[in-house]
Amino acid sequence: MHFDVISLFPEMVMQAASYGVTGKAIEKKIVSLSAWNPRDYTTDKHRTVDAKPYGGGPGMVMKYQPLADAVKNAKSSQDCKNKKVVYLSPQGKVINQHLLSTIKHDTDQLILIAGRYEGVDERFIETICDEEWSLGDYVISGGELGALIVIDAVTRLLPDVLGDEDSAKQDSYSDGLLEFPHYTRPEKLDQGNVPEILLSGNHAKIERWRTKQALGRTWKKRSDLLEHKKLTAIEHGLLEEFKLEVQ
Ligand code: 9D3
Repeated sequence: MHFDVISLFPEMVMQAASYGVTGKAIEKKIVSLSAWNPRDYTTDKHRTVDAKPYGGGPGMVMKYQPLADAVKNAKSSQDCKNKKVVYLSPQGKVINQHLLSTIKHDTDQLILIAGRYEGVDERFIETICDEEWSLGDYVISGGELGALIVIDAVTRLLPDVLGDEDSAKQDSYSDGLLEFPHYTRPEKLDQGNVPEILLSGNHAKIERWRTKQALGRTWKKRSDLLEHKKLTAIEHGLLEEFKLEVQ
């Protein structure tokens, strides 16, 4: 998978992606990442990337041509069949795990447009972008963090990025439930003790307890996640048990 980010702050993107899981995936050449600065594709003396909006009003708008030329160069840098250009914007479709997981199947070059100022010239969106994605209904200052979120979330889904253990975990818990609670040493704190069952060594009982906790916390904290989820008879029973224990 190759990612390109079109951004006025290319160093911010390259820096942030160099850490942790994404950094390792780049080192291991499972993914590659390039950042392209529209300012490098300007032709005027002042290297102008933005201008005042026609019709007046506050703020500035990113000009079509530097963005279009940055995308053109990003596209021609890779010999890929399935390219997708995504504009990160407050007007986009709100991203979720399912949408991001489709990318891993249908795209081999993902070009992410990170805007700044009030946005980009509408003709760029209409003629060059395939999709428009939002992070949710709140306002941030530009698309770079959105691009980084997409890169991180998609990279985690690719083969050989996570260790065996984390991959297995991802498989069993990408089932739309919150995670069960985790504990580590020490066994006893003034703030509370580790639940007895986790110390029992009885793996079947531990598994059952964890599933019950996962269902219970999802019900308590994110009941919306259960609305469209079909529970098995066993899961339903575990959730009823949890509710009776009124935690
Ligand atoms: C006052 C009108 N604002 C639109 C809601 C202007 C405006 C605010 C912030 C225009 C652009 C931006 C920059 N935002 C992003 O680039 C952005 C974003 C966001 O603000 N919210 C959720 N997802 C995203 S993805 C990119």
